[in-house]
Amino acid sequence: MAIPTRTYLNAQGELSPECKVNIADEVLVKAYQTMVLTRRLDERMITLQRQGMISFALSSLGEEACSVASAAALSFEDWLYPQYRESGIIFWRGFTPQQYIHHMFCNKEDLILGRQMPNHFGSRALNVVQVSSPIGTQIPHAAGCAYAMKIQKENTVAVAYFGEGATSEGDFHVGLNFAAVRKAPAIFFCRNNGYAISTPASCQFTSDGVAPQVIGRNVTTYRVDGNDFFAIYEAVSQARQACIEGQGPVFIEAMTYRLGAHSTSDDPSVYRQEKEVLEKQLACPITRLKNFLEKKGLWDVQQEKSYLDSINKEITEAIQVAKETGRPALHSLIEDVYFEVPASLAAQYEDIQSLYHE
Ligand SMILES: Cc1ncc(C[n+]2csc(CCOP(=O)(O)OP(=O)(O)O)c2C)c(N)n1
Ligand SMILES: [Mg+2]
Repeated sequence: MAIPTRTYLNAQGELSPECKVNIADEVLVKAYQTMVLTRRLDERMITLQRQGMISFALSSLGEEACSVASAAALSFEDWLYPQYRESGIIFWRGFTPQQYIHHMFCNKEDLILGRQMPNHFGSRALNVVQVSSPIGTQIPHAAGCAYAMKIQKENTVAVAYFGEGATSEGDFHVGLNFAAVRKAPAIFFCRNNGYAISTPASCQFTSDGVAPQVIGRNVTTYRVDGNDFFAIYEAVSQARQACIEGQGPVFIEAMTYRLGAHSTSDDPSVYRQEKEVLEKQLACPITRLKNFLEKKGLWDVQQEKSYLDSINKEITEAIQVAKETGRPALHSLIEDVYFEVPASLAAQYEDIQSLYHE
């Protein structure tokens, strides 16, 4: 079964008349800026990792439209359950570069006090649930959250973000099916970027992507060009509307490409050809949106320069602050899970005290 892909915005920034969504100019400009910020932060964090300043980093290079366009089409009351390559959603919701960089340093201003790896962002205030390392675990969580929203008659949706690799986990099928039979207002947003670390999608499934597997479950399914801001925005808006109207969950497969390495622990040159990457670079989602904005007179070279200057300065200053910020208190290691610290953890805390210097 071959599934068509919705695409509206071409490389020159021309929008097809088939696009049915109207997006305010301010939203488009803010979205463009958020995509540029996401890319710039990723680049700077990878450099910091190479300098030994932080332990780990990964980027959403080439996939920024998936996170930012989807977040822009949702309401701030909706709950988001990201994987790890969706930092654009939290920037869209107002997470500052300083908050993010503290998290990347895992220091005492990190909202989760360094208890997670870098790139495992989250914010209770912004309804963005903390990223979990085990792949796919956020999918049933989002399905359950959506069902709770339905029971409580809230006009909101829960969104699970994940890669195509995550669909090989049982959690994907469990979460999707639960939401389907309960008609829960959940959006399942799958970024099909072609790879799960070194495993190409062709080794995950024999179907034409993930979409045909979902159609078999009688779940509304859209496939979009994952580098096209407008196609993603339209699909997520329609999905949200269907969820709010009680039609049940919607699955969206965004076809994109992971241009960078999986993470700073990966070397993609051992499993894919440079030629393939160079071809995919041509579909850059940021350039496409920028070309559109320039044609409409909403953005120009001068605005680009001053925006880049301002975010570079903000990031540089935030890195300096994060460097000067101390580690989390040692005692935080055993806090916030149990109401009373169990004796076993208290004993470990005693052991570790002599080894740690704040
Ligand atoms: C349950 C589980 N198995 C394996 C891993 C190791 N792992 C981390 S990321 C990843 C690839 C996930 O690929 P995909 O879902 O396509 O997301 P992408 O990295 O392409 O954005 C794997 C296998 C893990 N974190 N959790
Ligand atoms: Mg992938």
